[in-house]
Amino acid sequence: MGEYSAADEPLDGTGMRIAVIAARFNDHITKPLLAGALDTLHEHGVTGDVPVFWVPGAFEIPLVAKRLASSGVYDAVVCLGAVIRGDTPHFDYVAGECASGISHVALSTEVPCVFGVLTTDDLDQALARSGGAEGNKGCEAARTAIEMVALLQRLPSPARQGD
Ligand code: INI
Repeated sequence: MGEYSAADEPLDGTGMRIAVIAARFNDHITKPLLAGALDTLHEHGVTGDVPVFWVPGAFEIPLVAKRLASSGVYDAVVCLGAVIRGDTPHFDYVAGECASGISHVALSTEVPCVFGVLTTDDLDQALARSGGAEGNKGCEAARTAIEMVALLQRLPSPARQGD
């Protein structure tokens, strides 16, 4: 295998076990993200129950992602939220901790945790990316999850400690 990209093959989520986390904060945005993610997972062959775990806000996503990713039950976790800058300094803390927390969970568990969290300057930008003119970030996150699971299935397993 000289070169491999899961994106060169049809996305096939058959048999994949994928969980979704969605933040209630700004749920007029996260509900369409969730609908897009679930539709996309089903369209690409992820069958049966896709569990959805709601959390209060984006800041809470990493802890739940860690529990799900380290359970051994899921091949990937799709994380959905909407952090809107508005005029609160809270934005940088919430968005930054959410992003770095999700990344940390993926790296430490080796389970793809997809960042489907909108971080926008205003509500219009969030609306545009949750099913409006700029598409739906939830669909994109679902596709990324399937692609990453397929890619990881092709990669060598990590060496055991001491080898
Ligand atoms: N949570 C969000 O998901 N989006 C936001 O825009 C947001 N803002 O702006 O404050 C937000 N705050 C709540 C935060 O995620 C936590 O739920 C809260 O701080 C309790 O830990």
